[in-house]
Amino acid sequence: MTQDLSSNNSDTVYLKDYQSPAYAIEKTDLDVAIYPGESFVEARLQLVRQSGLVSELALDGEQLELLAIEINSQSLSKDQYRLDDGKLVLIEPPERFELYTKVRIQPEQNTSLEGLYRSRTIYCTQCEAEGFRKITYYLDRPDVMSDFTTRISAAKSECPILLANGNLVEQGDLTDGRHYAVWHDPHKKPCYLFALVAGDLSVMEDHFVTASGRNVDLKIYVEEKDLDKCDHAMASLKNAMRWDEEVYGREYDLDIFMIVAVDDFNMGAMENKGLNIFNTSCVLAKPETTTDAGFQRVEGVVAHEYFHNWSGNRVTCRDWFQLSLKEGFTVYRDAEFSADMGSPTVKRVEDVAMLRTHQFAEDAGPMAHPIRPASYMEISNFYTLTIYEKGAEVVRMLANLLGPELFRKGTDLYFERHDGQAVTTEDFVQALADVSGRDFSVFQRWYNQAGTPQLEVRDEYDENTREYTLHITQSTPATPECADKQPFHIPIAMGLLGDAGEIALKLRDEELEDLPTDNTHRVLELTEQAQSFVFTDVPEKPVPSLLRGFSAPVKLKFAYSRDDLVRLALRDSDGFNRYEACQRLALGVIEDALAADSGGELNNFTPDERLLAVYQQLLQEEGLDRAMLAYMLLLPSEGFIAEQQSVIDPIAIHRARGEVAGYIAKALHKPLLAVLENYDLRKPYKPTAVDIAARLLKNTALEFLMREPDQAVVDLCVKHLQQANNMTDELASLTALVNSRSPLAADIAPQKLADFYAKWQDESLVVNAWLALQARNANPGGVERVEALLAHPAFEANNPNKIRSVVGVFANANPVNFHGGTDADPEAGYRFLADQVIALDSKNPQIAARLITPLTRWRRYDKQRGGAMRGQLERIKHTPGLSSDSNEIVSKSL
Ligand code: B3K
Ligand code: ZN
Repeated sequence: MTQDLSSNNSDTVYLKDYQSPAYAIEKTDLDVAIYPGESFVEARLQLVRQSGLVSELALDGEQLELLAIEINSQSLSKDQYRLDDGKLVLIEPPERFELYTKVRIQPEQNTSLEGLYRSRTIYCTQCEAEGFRKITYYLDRPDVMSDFTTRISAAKSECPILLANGNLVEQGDLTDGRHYAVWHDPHKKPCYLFALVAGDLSVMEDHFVTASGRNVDLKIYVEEKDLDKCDHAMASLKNAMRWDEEVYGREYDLDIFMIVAVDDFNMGAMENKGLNIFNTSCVLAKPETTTDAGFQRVEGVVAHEYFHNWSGNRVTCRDWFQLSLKEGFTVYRDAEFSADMGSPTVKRVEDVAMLRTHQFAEDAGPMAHPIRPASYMEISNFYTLTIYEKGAEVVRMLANLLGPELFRKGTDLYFERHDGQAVTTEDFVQALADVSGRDFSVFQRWYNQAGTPQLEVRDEYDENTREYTLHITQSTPATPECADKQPFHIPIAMGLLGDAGEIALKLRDEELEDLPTDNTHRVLELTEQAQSFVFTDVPEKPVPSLLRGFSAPVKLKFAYSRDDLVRLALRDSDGFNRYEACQRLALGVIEDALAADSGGELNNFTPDERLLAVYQQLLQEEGLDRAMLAYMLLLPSEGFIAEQQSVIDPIAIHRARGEVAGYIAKALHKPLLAVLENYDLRKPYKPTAVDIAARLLKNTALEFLMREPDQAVVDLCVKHLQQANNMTDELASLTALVNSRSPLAADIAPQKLADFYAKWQDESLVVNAWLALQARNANPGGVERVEALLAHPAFEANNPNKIRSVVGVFANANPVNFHGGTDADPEAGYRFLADQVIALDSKNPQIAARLITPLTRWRRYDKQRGGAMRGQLERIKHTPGLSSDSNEIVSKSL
């Protein structure tokens, strides 16, 4: 039973309505002339009809001023075309023709950051998904692939650098101090991969020799002041190029690969063919200004965009419903790359924590959609955690079901079969089915059904027969597109832990000779609503280690006792499940605190000491990865805890988690302090997995200790702040100081914040972190603090990074303040967010629409809170001229 809530809305686009394009555009010749305040775009398109007679052909175009139009060099009369609401309609176009148009656009006025716009001094483009239509009239859809030539001209003094996709074929001077460059891209591509850049940029150059011996010039273009922050991006790029050759057999296919960094960018980066454009936050890195997380983000995003050259560019999407074809696959690829560059288990833990906190929330909310949606109103709203992260989980499951060799065969076949084509997610799965002979018909449901499946597992042990049975059922809650879900194909990686360790596994139907070499690990495949798996010769009742490595994006219910969890936390051979056991144990203890909370007082609450005992043992365990130790000690985030509750009380969650953390800090004072004291503050910074882990552990210990610090701890924190030789330690110390509830810290925090700003005010990305850490501050007075930040000279009202750092962080990562917990006016946080959305909506609808997310979750809260959140959604909805972006989010969540 399938329903679409918005099926009456004519603005909705449906997958079922897909039709292949009536015309192909064989060649696209662009001439972009940039002048102060206005630019002129002349386009010559070679169009060829693909099917029978076409009486009208509609080209997309938005915010364009049409100055001239010709077909085959003849100007068109008024009865040969018309301009219709965002379209240029050609009446009875010939079978094969050249369309010439000249339009005027205003990049300087373009605050949507889509199409051609100006970021500080740099002209740049962002065309995915539908931004090319803001540059010229075109068939702006990914299944129209064309051969692009781009001529750019501009004043030489303002824009000495002129870049576009492909290879530079010509350049020269013009009159009046202007110059030009012509670029040709030999690979056909959809227009969403078009890019051009013009501005005063400095370049860091290097080169890469491909596996087949070709030389590729690598160039990273940045503002001159940032040239010292490109080394890490360049190293990451080269690592990614090599990795894609080795792991996927994919070589780069042009002689030049360029990255340009701009400050004003709606997301992280964009994979335009041969000319990636990046948010500065995802390219620039140096130890003094960039945290470990920042270094890792640069590595991950540089790789992600590079990997798109094959998964996205060479093989692209037929339509935007297929977005996860390129995004899910590419996120999977970049995650595996990062895992190989650092620690696989740590990377997995980080990704799963994010998925379970944020994607699961999306999947349970009003915007829930399958990774291949059936409809949308505004495609920009579908660049979601579901498409990206759940999409990657689905590819991961396929990869694990096939195993590395078959999966590689399958991706080879996919790339070979579809090179130069625009395809669907079915084509991807089909290639994997073809090489393996596997039946993925049930698996396909992951693409078409939204929602997070829940597994309920029950076990049974029979001492007489020595049989151990797992009874597994699955169910998936209703989501807007579908109420009755069919069962998913769910791989459950598992093992059994006995008293003395892992137990050798044999399923009842398995022949001895079929047993895998690693006999303590199995992948059970659940394809029906309920199934049972019987293990034989099991010597004792074991503790099952289920969903190892988080083998499927599901919620798992099993009645683990706390003693079971202790066993798993200390002894499971699967690193992820050791972490998972700690999280379950900690969550249980925090939920005990929640249950003991009556009106803000925790009566007679003493945390289960087994949690402490586990932490103590972990702190002493030889050889345990320091990052894993840090994550195992870290209590589940407030957002994650909230996800587990039927009705969310963010204030009580904050209190309960804080209580447990304070208790741990006290009880483990000595070993935590030892972690801090053993840390070498002078060690030169390196972003290696081992060093990152050491910093993570030290800063986790610091955060605990600063909950209720004595003067000695505060002094130590200040020492770390002052002597840090890298931004990770500097920022962590400042954060611990600012977040501490102790008066000892509160007395000095304002001065330290001011000092930090004075020191870093010229480093925009550091200023973002400074804004974010204050927006995240959970101490009372959050709304006033963020209001003050908006008025601070460091804030830039049109810059997405600044908006995210203040408004986004406050609404998403400071639940206790956002939900009014410490404020006299309990609705102030919601009103603040709605005000910001309304102010931004007409300028940058994509960013405005994204900010709304926390309010859309209103159904998860009690009547009063939920009602107040809903009230603000109504207010946004009634804003005159509300964008279609914001309108989609608001109307679907009310
Ligand atoms: N493909 C781009 C995202 C474009 C978002 C458009 N609103 C970046 C990426 O996923 O690599
Ligand atoms: Zn991507």
